[in-house]
Amino acid sequence: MSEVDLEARIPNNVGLRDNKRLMRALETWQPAFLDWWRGLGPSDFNEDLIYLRTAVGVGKGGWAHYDYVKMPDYRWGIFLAEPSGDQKIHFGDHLGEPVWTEVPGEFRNRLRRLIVTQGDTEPASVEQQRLLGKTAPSLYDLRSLFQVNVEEGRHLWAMVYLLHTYFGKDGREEAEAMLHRHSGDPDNPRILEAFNKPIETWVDFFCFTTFTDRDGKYQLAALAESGFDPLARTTQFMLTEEAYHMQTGENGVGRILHRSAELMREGIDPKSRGAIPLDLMQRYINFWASASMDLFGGEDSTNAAESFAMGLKGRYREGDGIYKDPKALGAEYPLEVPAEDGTMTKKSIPLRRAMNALLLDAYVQDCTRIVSRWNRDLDRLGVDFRIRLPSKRFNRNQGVYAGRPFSPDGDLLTREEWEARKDEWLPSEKDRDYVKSCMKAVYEPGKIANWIAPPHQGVDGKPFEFEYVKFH
Ligand code: BYC
Ligand code: FE
Ligand code: FE
Repeated sequence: MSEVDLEARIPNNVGLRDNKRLMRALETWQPAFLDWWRGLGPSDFNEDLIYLRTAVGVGKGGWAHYDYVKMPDYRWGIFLAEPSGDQKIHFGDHLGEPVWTEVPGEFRNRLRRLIVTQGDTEPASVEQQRLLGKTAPSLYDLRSLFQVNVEEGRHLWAMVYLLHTYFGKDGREEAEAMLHRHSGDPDNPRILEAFNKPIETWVDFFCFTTFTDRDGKYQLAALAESGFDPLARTTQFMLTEEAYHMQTGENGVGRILHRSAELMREGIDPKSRGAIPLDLMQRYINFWASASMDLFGGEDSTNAAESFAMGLKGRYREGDGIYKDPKALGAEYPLEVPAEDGTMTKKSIPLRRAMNALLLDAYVQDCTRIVSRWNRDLDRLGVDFRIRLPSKRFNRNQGVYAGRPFSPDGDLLTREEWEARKDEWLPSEKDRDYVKSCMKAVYEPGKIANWIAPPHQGVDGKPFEFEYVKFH
């Protein structure tokens, strides 16, 4: 592919045309990306026309460009948000120094690791979701899935841009490796645990986009504070797309709950109509919320302390000046941890080591808000059931609560109690089989599956009945 072609195919505001080195790196990487997309993306739908939004610029409305496209022809662009503020590092040991526009040598490894970890999640999620198109509840939802998929693809491009531009040969190798690790591959899995879990059904998908994409929001927001300016500005722009992913999740779960509650209001058991019982939804929510909390890493983390000290990863909204001390020194974070004897003990850790815990707290607050919105709708429909966000201690595999048996309310249990009750709290094989049995594709414009309510509005001002996908 000639350089001119590539420049035209990749909308960007990073001066791609004049950056010969980046252009050369992308000439090798782009075909490998397309091979990966055709092999491990939503490959059954590569020839269909999807009504998609493409980011073509960072200005107002620059990312709201809609048209029918075949997914392999999607124009994955490279964008940095406009520089903002005074261009000074605003937290950590380098407080007040000018932001970095090149990688500071002594932080190179840690920075590369953060970028690779972030980048790895993006194609992972596309792999996890690759078969969902076969069972979409409506054309509207099918389009949403593909919108999320192509944008996660673009998020991979964003991290690859940083690796190619700022990390030389090992950056190029890391970029390639992100196409070689695969979700759930026993020999070469994705880096973070949640990205190796299967997303088998649309119930998983909507829970994932609610809870796991929301981890994405908080991690990106923390990186958007970075003293490494290209990372800060890339992740700022990614956040504009993330909002749609989380909305897809929140609305999707909300529409499932709504449908079941409507049936219950008429005295009908949701299961008798192939809809999803509310207690079953709660178990899926417990599963994906706890898996997503693990993505924050350990509550007590020297990695997180170093990333903060170095000015690479800040607190949520650090730049808004909402924290007392931008150096986070001389303060403590209280933790309650399980002791061997089955009691809980209080412990205090230096604030810098609690950066993951603080970010998780902000996330939990946000999730709590989403859950109460779902519950307001259940209340309006006159149904008594309420969804609950599980405790931070429940079903954890990372951090201070990892591997210990806690109830969704956060009570420490014995192993026997956990074994006896875990099927009340997490989806069982039977639950999963039932949900799978409900998933049947509905591809007729304006029609929708029986287990989910239609959305309140369509996309880009179009009605729900719009032909969001045209099959070839
Ligand atoms: N799974 O010090 P610790 C998104 C490892 S989602 C497996 O406690 P740290 C998206 C850790 O690597 C956002 N391993 O935690 C959403 C470390 O290993 P080493 C993705 C884990 O390092 C939906 C050891 O345990 N972005 O964008 O401070 C669709 C001790 O770690 C896990 C980022 O994650 C885990 N869950 O924090 C598409 C941002 N947790 O070093 C996309 C970049 C921890 O001992 N990543 N470990 O070998 C980070 O900031 C950090 O790597 C983490 C972990 C917050 C993930
Ligand atoms: Fe993403
Ligand atoms: Fe996302």
